[in-house]
Amino acid sequence: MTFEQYRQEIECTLSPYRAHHSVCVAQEAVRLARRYGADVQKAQTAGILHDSTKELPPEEQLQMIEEFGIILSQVEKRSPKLLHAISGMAAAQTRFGVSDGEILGAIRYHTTARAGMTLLEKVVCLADYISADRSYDGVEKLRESAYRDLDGTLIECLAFTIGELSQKQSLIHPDTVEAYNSLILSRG
Ligand code: DGI
Ligand code: FE
Ligand code: FE
Repeated sequence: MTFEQYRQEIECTLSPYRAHHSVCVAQEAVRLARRYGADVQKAQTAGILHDSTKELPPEEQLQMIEEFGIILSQVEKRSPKLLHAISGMAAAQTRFGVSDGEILGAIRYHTTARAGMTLLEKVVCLADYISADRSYDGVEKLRESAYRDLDGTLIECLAFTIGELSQKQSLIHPDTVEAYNSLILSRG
């Protein structure tokens, strides 16, 4: 499928708000990929498809994940917001015909991130934080630093998410903590 076909499909299945977000993340991922030398086309595909299952009921997502053969951890079972990244990867493969492991990884880890992320995974994760449709406090500064310091900006984003989750006493996925630690360790 071409990008235009993905986009049309996303616009038919997601709410206008989330379809717009998906297009914005694809655009931001393309820009970041150009800046850092990641595969531009893979970034665009992962960006447009990253939230494709976000509006499906959790039960439907759980079924897709099971059919895909993925066993969920305790934390994943208890964090409905994390399901769409995993079911999104399954949908990318089964519904959109994506077979590229790098694209599938970028979708799977776009929410939690993980230790030792590939460049493409970093690009898509960060694009989701700073896409043009985002308007939270501090996003302007992150947009600017994202093009100077990829890892440093990801650390800031993950620190923000970990802070918010712990503030609410929500579960924090170990991949998120490990992503944060691994980026700090690699920074030296
Ligand atoms: O799908 P989006 O809204 O575009 O963004 P996303 O996929 O980054 O999801 C963000 C939501 O996921 C946000 O409400 C915080 C939550 N989240 C991110 N990391 C974790 C998490 N929730 C839990 N419980 N644990 C995490 O590690
Ligand atoms: Fe998401
Ligand atoms: Fe998103």
